[in-house]
Amino acid sequence: MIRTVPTQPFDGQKPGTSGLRKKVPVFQQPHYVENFVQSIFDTLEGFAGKTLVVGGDGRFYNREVVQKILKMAAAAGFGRIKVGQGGLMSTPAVSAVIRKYGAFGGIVLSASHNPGGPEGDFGIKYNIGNGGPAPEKITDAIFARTKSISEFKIADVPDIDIDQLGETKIGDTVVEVVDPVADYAELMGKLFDFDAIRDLFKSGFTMRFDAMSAITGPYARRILEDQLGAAAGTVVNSTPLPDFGGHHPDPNPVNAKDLYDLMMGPNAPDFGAASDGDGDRNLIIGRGIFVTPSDSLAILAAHAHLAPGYAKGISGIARSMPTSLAADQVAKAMGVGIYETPTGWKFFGNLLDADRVTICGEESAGTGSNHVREKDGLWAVLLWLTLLAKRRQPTLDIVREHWAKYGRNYYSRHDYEAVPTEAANAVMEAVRSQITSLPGKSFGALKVKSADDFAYHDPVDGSDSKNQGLRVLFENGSRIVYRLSGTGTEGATLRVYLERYEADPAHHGIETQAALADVIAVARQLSGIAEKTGMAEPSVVT
Ligand code: VG1
Ligand code: CO
Repeated sequence: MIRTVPTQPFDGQKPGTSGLRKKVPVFQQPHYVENFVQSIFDTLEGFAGKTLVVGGDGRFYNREVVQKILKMAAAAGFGRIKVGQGGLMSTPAVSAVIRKYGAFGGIVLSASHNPGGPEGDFGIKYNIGNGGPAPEKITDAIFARTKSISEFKIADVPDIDIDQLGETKIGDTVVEVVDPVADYAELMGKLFDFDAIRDLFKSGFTMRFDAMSAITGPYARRILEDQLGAAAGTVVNSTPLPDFGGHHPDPNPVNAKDLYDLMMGPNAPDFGAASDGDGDRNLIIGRGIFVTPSDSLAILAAHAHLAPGYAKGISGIARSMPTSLAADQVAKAMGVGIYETPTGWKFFGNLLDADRVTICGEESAGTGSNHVREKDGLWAVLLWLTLLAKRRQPTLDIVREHWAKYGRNYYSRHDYEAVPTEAANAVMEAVRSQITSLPGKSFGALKVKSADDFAYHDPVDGSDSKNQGLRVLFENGSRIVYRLSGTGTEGATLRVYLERYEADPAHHGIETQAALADVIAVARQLSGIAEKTGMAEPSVVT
């Protein structure tokens, strides 16, 4: 019943910041998926008879790939496969299910914040037994295997019914179709005081959650509306669609414009939130205020103890290098450790496993904790609701008070998308070539303190990751970071991260781009980005 199929390697099956991401037509080539999945299995050892968790964000091609994985995992010798009903499961839920059942690992089908549909993007990511993304050691080995693969194994059986809950078998392997929400919702109920949040909604507190036609719809409906008593209709765009209804499921004020406009307008509810394609990111907008993800991380870390799951306090905070230093202020005040890692959640896993940190976050709207090993969109929303339930103040006041206490880190990211690879490399090279000569130089009032090409030494396993972004740090605490995205599928995406620290509350009311004007001007001048890319302005400013 197991068929061995000869195959030939494909170029470029290299996992990026978060798994292998390509256009759907690339994934649709015969054997493309099979080669990558077999390369994952060939790289792993000791999974015979063990459990694999499988789920995706419901984007176009999700169902077809789920069928291939079920048949290949059975052929590879897994004992049990837990697959979300309809092939659906959010990224944080996959992580939760892996951990709860002690699974060997999991496969997440998603290109996360990238658009979906027949011409959109698809992705495959492998997660290890701690529930987190495979570390570089494993993703490098998978990539190496894709270059030499010559056959794959697949069970020759008809498609499995993934819409009915329950168990079926492929040979000796049990395929269990599970409710994708249940285990996750149970975990949230343990971490948070649902009664307190229910009281908040009972008091007339209003909210909108925009699921962007992606995976969090069913999760948000069940938890916010059914369990916590938020009004029906609180969750909008709540049905996962293969093309996300044409939405770009990247939850920032630009892509979630409807939500943003509502929250800034006269009829704004008390609180607004959104998540991304696979449910691991969060956008937080209070009435009249967009909370930057970096500020959100700092505010959540400062308030985590209000939730029962963190009542004992936090052991430390980790943030990705481009994320603002707002969390550092909180860590310092709390007397806990702060860690700066490269971009991507896989770098947080070791720190969480070793309990060096409890809370982690990224400037790209990812926040999470030691409850799973992925960032977690709804978790962040529930922690915000916890602090709103306890403090009973508008979000705007909470954020302003936070700035008054810790200072404000003005922050913005400028993305230059679909740039020709050579032009993007030229920009990076232009900055890199100045790195050693920049310290001591002044640009107006900004004097460079130090500059480097960020490298990370993992304090837990001792591994090193180099070339993780170019940093220019100024004496007044301002920063510029240049980085190439590792999740795009078209040309290159250049990210320029800009930050300025302002301690004085009298200066906390400036519009962000205006507050950063000096830093932005230096970032453009240093890199020659406009000339090299032919783009006078970035594609997206968040
Ligand atoms: C982006 C974000 C990064 C995030 C990654 C995966 O990566 O910047 O912070 O971890 O996406 O998120 P890059 O390499 O494009 O900058 V998700 O929610 O798209 O899996
Ligand atoms: Co995501």
